[in-house]
Amino acid sequence: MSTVTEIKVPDIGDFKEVDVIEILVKPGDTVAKEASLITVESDKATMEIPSPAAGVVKELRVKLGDKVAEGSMILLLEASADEAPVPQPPGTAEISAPSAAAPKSAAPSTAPGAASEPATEPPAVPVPRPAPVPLEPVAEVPAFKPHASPSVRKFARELGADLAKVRGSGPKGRITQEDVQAFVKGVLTQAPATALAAAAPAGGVPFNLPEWPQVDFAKFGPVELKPLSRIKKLSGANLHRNWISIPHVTQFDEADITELEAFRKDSGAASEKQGFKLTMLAFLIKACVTALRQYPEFNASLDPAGENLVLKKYFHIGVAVDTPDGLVVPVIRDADRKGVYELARELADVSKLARDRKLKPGDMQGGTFSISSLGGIGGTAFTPIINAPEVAILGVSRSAMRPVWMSAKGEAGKFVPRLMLPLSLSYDHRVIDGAAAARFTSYLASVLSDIRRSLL
Ligand code: CAO
Repeated sequence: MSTVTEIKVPDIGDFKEVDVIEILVKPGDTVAKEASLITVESDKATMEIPSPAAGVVKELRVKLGDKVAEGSMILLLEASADEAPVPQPPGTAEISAPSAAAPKSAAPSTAPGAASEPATEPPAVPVPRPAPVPLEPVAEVPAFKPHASPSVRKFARELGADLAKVRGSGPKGRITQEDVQAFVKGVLTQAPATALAAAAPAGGVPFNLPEWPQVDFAKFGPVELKPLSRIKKLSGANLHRNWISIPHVTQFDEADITELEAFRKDSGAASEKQGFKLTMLAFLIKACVTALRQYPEFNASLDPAGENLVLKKYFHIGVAVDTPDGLVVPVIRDADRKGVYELARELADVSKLARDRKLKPGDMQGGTFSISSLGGIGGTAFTPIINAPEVAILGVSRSAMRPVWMSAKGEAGKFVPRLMLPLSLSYDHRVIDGAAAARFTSYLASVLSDIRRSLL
């Protein structure tokens, strides 16, 4: 006689209902005792349900995605003839089928209650209840731990695959057996260098990053979902690319703009009459052009092969504009050929177009250098991200009156209140050396402290 047993989900601790995320056997499979049958997952853990006995899978009673609880039927198992009858976890039903081969007394019971059963009864299925498990924390996993079930981990171990390098395609980024197979296949079919490049971002250096933490924020308090604007999605992708593919360094400096600010205020009335402000940014554009002429490698781009610097003989300055939908960078063309009034007017126009969402794609192309001014808002310094394929960007923070130790002019040897403008120049270190960047910002500061230099 062979014994067909209903294998049910055993006690799974505190979890009321769990998802079936993997089915590890199919009808006809011969399974050993303790072999994993299915993997289930709660919001906190994954666990594999082992077979309480050896046998052959007759029929599956679960499918992927099912929700199961203690006592839910998993499958029908026909116990092997030489197998001790299967243990009966509470709630496990046994189905017996006649079999000439199965001696009635074949399996002595070891279950606590089995001794009281009459000897003529079909064999009980009497072994200690299988412990469901390896528990694998999921939601609270440290960020470094790849998310995969124990059987997938075992599979990866057998193949020598490092799960940290495998991209999970399952729900919540879980790594499936197919993901491991695809990863191994990829490594085997590619030349080592190509395999490395496939895993690498622009620039060719592979990142071996831990999985992004999967957190159910609503567990900790109320939340609201706000979709990113189209601009944020586009600019976010570009910023990310630039951030990871350009080796950024930021050089900080400050410019004494005491005289320039006085000059700006004196000259502002004329522009106000025409309906626009003569802003500090217009002077900054002018001063940057002067510095870019002096240091042409800042007004350049690397060619695609990364072998030549393309020095540009024109000066199109991108200006970061904050809009309700996100950041845009319209370009002021031929800034070298424009005076500060014209630059100020154009700045006012493009800022308005940007905020009214009326910029055209062409208005944001062809820039050779960018300026990001947060001076109207606040802050003392920041590290702007280079607007590729440019090689440098100037960040400008809020000017403030500071006591400055004078070493020249008539006030040498005294602290004097001066209006100081913080500058933060991020540059592509593949193209620009630190010394060049320090020279550039010093020169720019000197131009701003005496704007007459921009005439020279
Ligand atoms: N220090 C002190 N005050 C400054 C200043 C500075 N560096 N720069 C501007 N201000 C003052 C202006 O004089 C103006 O004062 P009043 O209202 O008294 O005249 C006020 O701040 C507001 O200036 P503004 O922002 O309207 O004008 P702007 O020419 O300085 O800047 C623009 C124009 C379009 C660049 C700006 O509006 C903007 O969008 N800035 C944000 C850019 C941004 O988001 N960059 C971040 C990119 S990286 O994520």
